[in-house]
Amino acid sequence: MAFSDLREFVAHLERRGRLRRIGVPVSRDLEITEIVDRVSKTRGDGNVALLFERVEGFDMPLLVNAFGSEDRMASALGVERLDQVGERIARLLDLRMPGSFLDKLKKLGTLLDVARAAPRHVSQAPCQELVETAAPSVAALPALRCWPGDGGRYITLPGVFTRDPVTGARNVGMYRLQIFDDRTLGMHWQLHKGGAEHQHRALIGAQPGPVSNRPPAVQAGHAGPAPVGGAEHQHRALPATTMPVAIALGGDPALIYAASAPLPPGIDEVVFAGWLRGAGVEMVRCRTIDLEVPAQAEIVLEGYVDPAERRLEGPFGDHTGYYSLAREYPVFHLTAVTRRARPIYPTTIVGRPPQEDYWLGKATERIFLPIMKLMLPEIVDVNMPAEGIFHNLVVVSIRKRYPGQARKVMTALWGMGLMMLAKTIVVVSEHVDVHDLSEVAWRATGNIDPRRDLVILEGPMDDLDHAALRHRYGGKLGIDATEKGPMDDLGQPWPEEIRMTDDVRERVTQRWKDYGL
Ligand SMILES: Cc1cc2nc3c(=O)[nH]c(=O)nc-3n(C[C@H](O)[C@H](O)[C@H](O)COP(=O)(O)O)c2cc1C
Ligand SMILES: [Mn+2]
Repeated sequence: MAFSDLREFVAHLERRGRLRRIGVPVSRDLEITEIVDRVSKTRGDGNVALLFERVEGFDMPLLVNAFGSEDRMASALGVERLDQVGERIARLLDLRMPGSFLDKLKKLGTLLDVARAAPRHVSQAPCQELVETAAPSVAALPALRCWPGDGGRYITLPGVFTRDPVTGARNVGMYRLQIFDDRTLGMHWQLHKGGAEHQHRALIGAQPGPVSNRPPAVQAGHAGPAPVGGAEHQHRALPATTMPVAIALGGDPALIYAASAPLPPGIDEVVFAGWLRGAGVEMVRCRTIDLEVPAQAEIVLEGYVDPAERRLEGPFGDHTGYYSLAREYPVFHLTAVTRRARPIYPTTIVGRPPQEDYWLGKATERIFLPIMKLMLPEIVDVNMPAEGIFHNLVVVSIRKRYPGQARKVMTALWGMGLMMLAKTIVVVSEHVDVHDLSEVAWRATGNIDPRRDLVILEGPMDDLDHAALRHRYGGKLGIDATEKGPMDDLGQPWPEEIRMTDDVRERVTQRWKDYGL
């Protein structure tokens, strides 16, 4: 089942007993964090989405932890299990394979899926029920102060919409925003991400010199067709080099997820979300900038980033479990707030894992597994455990056939999109359950000789890695924990793993009651 907006998802979770409403007044400063931290770390039925109906000082309800479990994450994407989305991707990738007429007919359905995924353009939108352009302000949003050492209040679950100033291609990323004042926010898009790439292109396009013969579209603030609407909706004259940026809060849950997905550059998150939900996302033109936003969003912040401007952002209690340091990041200037008359404010808390973002990452792991397998057919399974906060630890199992294959897989992964940021990659043999961390620890220590099986090299590191040699650059560790054999030039025979014979296991199972155990 696909949801058309956030409130349909809220209603769905509530019907299934997966959401609680909190009716007592609660402070947005730290108190909500402590509640959510406890709930999101609860195993089983106690881990529910929370709708805070009375955030002190606000009349906007606040939704948090909506994606914070496997079943809620799956239902956000309209499936029972996250692997079902991966299976759909695998079918799509399989299209070019030969097959019978009947096979192809079935595959046609998959192709049609793609046609249905295209965004639809609308002119009337719930996210523009109210339009504030005269004195836009984020003061009405119950943005949280998450942790005691935070540098301020943050918007934590946004979809940040930008356009490539050269090609016009759209990107949507989930990048937190620090509220500096009512119309100035810190834009924490990290250097490796799509928004930062667009900013870079806007910056070089704006500079004189060899690149100055770029098409006029580099003047992002003025690019594209004129906006719809009356005089009050006209573009404000943005500085010529600025890039328009729109921030959507809410919208259908598949689109919220898509903002967090590391899609290859050039793949539009809005089309991807449409494919996930089986129906194109409705998009509407912004009122003060030349961008489109999801019509079903709860709240939209329109504005711009001057690609040359920087300001100290942070510290922020981050998903590493540590505060990320205050550093220079771009600045978002607000030109309009558009919203529903009675919006829900969606947010999330990050901190020491596991928390809600673990499940957004788990969806990515499951959805992208078939793509990894397409590039590296020896891959059997992948696990990015909560303890590894995505980029610190990747466990991958492979079918090993030739010497050096584990190293080949590690280096290939380090060259694949945002996998470049992975700090530790552990490679195990195909029969190892990568999701069983106890088994992984057993194999990864028992099956290695550190002199032979560790790979250490240097490369790009996640912005948030606090232990790297220096910011954004550091060492990486590969552990080849596959079973070794003659092909590995082992200096001694590899022993056999202990296993009981099948007949004895069967007999004991049959007789289990007789033992009185
Ligand atoms: C809750 C949450 C918060 C995130 N915050 C940030 C952030 O502040 N900055 C950032 O660069 N990436 C952040 N990410 C990761 C990006 O959303 C992710 O890398 C995504 O691929 C970015 O989109 P892009 O690949 O189009 O750049 C966050 C992810 C989640 C789930
Ligand atoms: Mn992207």
